[in-house]
Amino acid sequence: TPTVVCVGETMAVLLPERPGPLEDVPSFRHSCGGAEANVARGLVALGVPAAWAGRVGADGFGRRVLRELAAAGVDVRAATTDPDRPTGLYVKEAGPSGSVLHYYRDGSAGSAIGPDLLGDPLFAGARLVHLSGITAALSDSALALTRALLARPRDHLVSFDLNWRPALWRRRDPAVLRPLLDAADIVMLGADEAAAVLGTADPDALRALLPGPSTLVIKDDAHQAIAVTADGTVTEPALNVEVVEPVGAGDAFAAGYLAGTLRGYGPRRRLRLGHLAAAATLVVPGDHGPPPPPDLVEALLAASPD
Ligand code: KDG
Repeated sequence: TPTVVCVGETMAVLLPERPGPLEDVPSFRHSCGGAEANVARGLVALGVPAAWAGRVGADGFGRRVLRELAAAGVDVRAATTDPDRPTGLYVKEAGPSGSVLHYYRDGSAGSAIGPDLLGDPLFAGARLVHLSGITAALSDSALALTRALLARPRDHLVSFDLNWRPALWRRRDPAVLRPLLDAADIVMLGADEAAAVLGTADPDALRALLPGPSTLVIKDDAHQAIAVTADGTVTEPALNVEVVEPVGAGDAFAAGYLAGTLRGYGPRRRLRLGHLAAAATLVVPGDHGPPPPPDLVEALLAASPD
C-alpha cells in the first residue's frame, strides 16, 4: 500500500517552446501537471511510496496523464476514467513577469471526482492523504470529497496545501477554505495566499485563525519557510538558486516537507528537505525537477542541527 495518497485533478499541460504571448508561440511541449500529482511525483522521487487518485477522460490526454505518472513510479490504480467528460488542460504562458496558467478544465473529468472515491481500498492503508485548496473549487462533488477526507474520526493524517488559484473561485465563495484548512493536520500556505484568503500572513494571527492543525507551514515573501507547531516556531531560509520557472516549486516543497515528516525528521530538517526539493524544480522550465541523488540530499541535510 502506498504511504501517501494525493487526491486532486491532474491535467494535460502545454508548455510553450519559448516565452511570449500565446498567439506568437510556434509550438508547445506536451506534459502533465496538477498540484497533487506533482506532490505524488515528488514524494516518489524522495523514496516515499505515493499514489494519485482522481479522474481522467477517456482520451489521449487522460492516457498520457496515467502513463506519465505511472512511469514516474506513482501508483495510479485508484485513478478512474470518465467515459463522458474530457481530461482538463492547462496552457502555460511565459512572460517577463512570470507565468500565467490558462485553464481549460470546466466540466472536466477531474472536476467530477466525488465522495464515491473513498470506497477505494487504497485509503484504508494510507498514513497520509494530501489535499489542496484547488479541489474545493472544482465542483460541489469535489468539495464534498474534500470534506469527507477531512471528517473525523479518521485513520490517516491529512496535509492540505492552500494553493490559492483565484481564477478557479469565480463561482464559489472562498470562505469555505478556512474550515477545510482548520480540519487538516498539516497546513501549508504562502504568506501572500494567506493574506488573500485569510486576511493575514502573520504567523500568530494565522495560528489563532487555524487552531486545529498540529503544524502550519508558512512560506513567506522573504523566501523562507516558517513551521508553527505546539513546540514553537522554526524558520529556515530557502536555497539561493537561479529561478528558471517557479510553477510546481510549491508542490515540490510540500513533497520534501512531507517526506521529512514521514522520515521522522525534526521541524528544521523537514523545512530543509522542502527547500531542497523546491530548488530542484525552480531550476527547470517544467513543473517537476528530480531532486539531487539521495546521498547528496543526505549530505546537504547533515549540515542541519535536527
Ligand atoms: O502548483 C502547480 C499547479 O498550479 C499546476 O500544476 C496546475 O494544479 C494546477 C492548478 O490547478 O493550478
